[in-house]
Amino acid sequence: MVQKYVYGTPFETEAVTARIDRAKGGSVCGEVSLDDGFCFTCALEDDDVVYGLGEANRGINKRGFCYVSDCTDTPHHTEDLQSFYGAHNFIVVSGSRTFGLFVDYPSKLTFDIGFTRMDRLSITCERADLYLYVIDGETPYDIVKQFRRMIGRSYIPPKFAFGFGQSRWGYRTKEDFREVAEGYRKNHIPIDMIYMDIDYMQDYKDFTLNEENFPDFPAFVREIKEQQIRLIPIIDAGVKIEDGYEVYEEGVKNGYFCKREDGSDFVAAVWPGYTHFPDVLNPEARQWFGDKYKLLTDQGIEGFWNDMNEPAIFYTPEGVREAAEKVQAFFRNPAGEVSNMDVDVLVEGLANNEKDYASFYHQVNGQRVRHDKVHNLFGYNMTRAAGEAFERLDPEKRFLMFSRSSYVGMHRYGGIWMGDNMSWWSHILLNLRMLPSLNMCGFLYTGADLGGFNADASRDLVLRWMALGVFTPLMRNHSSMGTREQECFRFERVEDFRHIVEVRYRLLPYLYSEYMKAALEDDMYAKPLAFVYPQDAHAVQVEDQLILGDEIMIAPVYTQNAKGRYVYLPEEMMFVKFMPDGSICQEMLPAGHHYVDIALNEVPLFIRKGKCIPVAETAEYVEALDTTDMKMIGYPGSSYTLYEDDGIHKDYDNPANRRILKS
Ligand code: MIG
Repeated sequence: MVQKYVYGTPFETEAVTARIDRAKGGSVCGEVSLDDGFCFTCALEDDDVVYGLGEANRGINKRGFCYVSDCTDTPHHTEDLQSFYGAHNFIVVSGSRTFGLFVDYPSKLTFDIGFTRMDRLSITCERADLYLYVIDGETPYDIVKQFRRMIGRSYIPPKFAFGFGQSRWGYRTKEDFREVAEGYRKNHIPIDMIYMDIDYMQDYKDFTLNEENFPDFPAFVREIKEQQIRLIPIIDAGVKIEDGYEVYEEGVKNGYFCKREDGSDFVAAVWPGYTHFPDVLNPEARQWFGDKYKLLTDQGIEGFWNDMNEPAIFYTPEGVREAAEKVQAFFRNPAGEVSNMDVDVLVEGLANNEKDYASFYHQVNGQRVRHDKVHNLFGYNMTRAAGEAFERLDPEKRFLMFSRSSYVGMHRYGGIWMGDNMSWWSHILLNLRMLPSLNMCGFLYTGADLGGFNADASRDLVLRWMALGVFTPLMRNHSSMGTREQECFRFERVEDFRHIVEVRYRLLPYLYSEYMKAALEDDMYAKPLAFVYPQDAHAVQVEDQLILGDEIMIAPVYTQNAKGRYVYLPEEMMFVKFMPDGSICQEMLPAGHHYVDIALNEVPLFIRKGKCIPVAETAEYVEALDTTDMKMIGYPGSSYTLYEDDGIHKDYDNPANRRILKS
């Protein structure tokens, strides 16, 4: 049961696709005050648990912190960080009263979840122009499913996107890409994708190729594809200002860029130097920008990742001018001494500055809308631009697409990756905890930069992180330039890496099947234990294990030098280990707490009581997987319904896609 409340004049974000009538009364489950912007408050009992918020910091249980929905390019994911790249304003309060809240508001919004006062939840924002949806249900899981039905079917990538991908900021020439392809193929480590970061472009111009390095790009795409590897280029939000650059000139001519108050095109510096932002909130401009992806699909490209779409700003001419004036004033002051702090404040203030976000405009259905009022919708609509264009290009074909910034609604057009994490052990755990929260908000195709983006990765960290990555729909190793190279083949004893990636491919028919069922049934792929074992008082406290699909539980190792870990089993389960020699160990474990040994080169999982899963022979790429005669592991006498399709088209509802396998 969903109640919709309207405050002021909300902006239509199109996050919700279901038709929901305005509530004729009923209660909002708390108090709403409109005295100073919008403020929702309600009491939290000691044992209440709060779920949701998608891409956010801290635990699966969000209690005890203050989170701010404000899409930000943020490279330091420390414990005190309040805003990430996405804005996912859905929470579920579970306890004495159980209800869900979705605040459809596209600007900065604060969720104080028992932080300022431990017994209080408050949601506040500056302007009372929003939709508040209140969802009643028996359990948090039930409320999540209702929410997911409201917001429409999650994005479904092509099957190759479930293979392993290698990425690194700094691959520049054909030779760089060939070296990676060869590093994997020669070492027989399975791989399906190599990502192209910004250096493939000519001067960071979207939809262009570096002329010197890629004179005949289609031939190069073919060359790599002959090795069964797809190239996945990045697209950045800002369009370089440069005479003669087609995208720039068309955008200017047609008024498709975001404008300043005086009507001139807004200028922001990002990688290409000065750029304009495509006005993706304007349907006409969105269509135009989306159609540009065809420049690359025509050359054989089948997938993309959208970056810098918060949108990130390094600085603006106005910002630099203001900073320069401050510096001059500073030096004019005879008493002034240059302190580090002052300099930091000046420089810090240039990037992603609120003033800049309040100084440009979108054109939405004849209305001019100031950017800061709809800030959280930019990445969403950039990705929507691509998604809608793919639909026009070939309505039957699936394209790979994921984005850095997002808002609820974007989950229909693409996935997300979790941004610039660090090669830190704590970020393995953060990766795990974001998965179910993101699933609650519709984002199923997701994963983190395995091995960590910034900082140098150790061999054991990459192995442990990849062993979690085996289970994330997006399994990509990515790192920043300037850090230690962390492709699997760079480390000693490559066979350990090969084994872990091989396990991903052996499990892929199962993982894909569970992903597809979750997407098609508005369900979750990765769930907190408490969603599956609501009667189990301990399950709700488990923050480092997840249920994946219907059959398995995962419990990765995320501490350095550990040779195993403690794990909690809400019921009897089959403990399964994929051993480096290719064999599979199975051991029945009773419900309760256990310590299990897990070596660096082993992949563990647990099969729930009475269930079984299929395991294929490994393959070096997705298309080579043989699913005709898979081994069933788990409980004898059980059965599993496998979903399988061609992975290319959209014939999802064909009954032939489902077949029953018996163990
Ligand atoms: O300012 O394209 O999160 O994955 O490698 C950095 C370079 C821009 C940020 C992305 C990261 C990517 C990097 N980008």
